[in-house]
Amino acid sequence: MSGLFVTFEGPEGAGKSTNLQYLAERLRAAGCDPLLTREPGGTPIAEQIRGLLLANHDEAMSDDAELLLMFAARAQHLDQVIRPALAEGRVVISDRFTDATYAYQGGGRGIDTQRIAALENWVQGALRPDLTLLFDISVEQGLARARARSALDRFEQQDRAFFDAVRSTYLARAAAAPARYRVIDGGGPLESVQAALEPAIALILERWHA
Ligand code: Z5A
Repeated sequence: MSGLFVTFEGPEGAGKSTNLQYLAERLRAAGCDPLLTREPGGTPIAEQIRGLLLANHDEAMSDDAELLLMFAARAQHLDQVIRPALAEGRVVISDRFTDATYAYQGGGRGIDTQRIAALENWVQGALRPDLTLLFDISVEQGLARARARSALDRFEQQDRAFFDAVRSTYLARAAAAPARYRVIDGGGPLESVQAALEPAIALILERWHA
């Protein structure tokens, strides 16, 4: 693979989507045309799976069904979008990827990490993000932003312990592999968040030119 795979991660309302658009504009201004995508989703089939995952249902979804649907969507996304774009040498930026599975299904739902790792290896082979921007924000602030924006989806209705576990899992993963992650404080004003992105923008452009 000759492209660059960048992922945006973080709890609800941390500013991933907002800053992904900003980063893309900055890359385009420098002559780089990134492919922007998201998970769960990114292809018509994977977006249908996303609909199932985020909707509120009368029937409870089992934790294993949720985990397997995440990886089913990911397998489709990798096959149809991510791998072909990387093979063309493109910068691919995904709003969430497998770190979210470790954080939400592992930390939040309590699924054993080894089971997630087995699915990761099966579906992705050796493919891992080259760079992950982790937008960190307190649970209260993130949920307040999510509530102010729209009706809460199935994940956003979980309890406080769930969101604490999501956040701490993300931070632990970043601490364990600092070469891949850049942790960005998503709780401040937008201008300061964008200023904190400058080193990552420079790094992406440097690797893209290489
Ligand atoms: N999920 C999972 O469980 N397992 C997996 O493997 C994967 C996903 C891949 C997908 O939701 C859900 O799927 C997600 C995890 C789960 N759980 N939930 N919910 P999503 O990724 O589509 O949605 P989200 O995480 O909830 O994203 P979000 O709430 O849209 O957050 P965001 O993208 O980080 O934030 P934003 O949209 O950029 O900003 C939120 C609001 O805050 C918006 O009104 C902004 O204008 C505002 N904002 C942003 N930055 C600022 C600053 N700095 N100051 C003030 N206001 C701001």
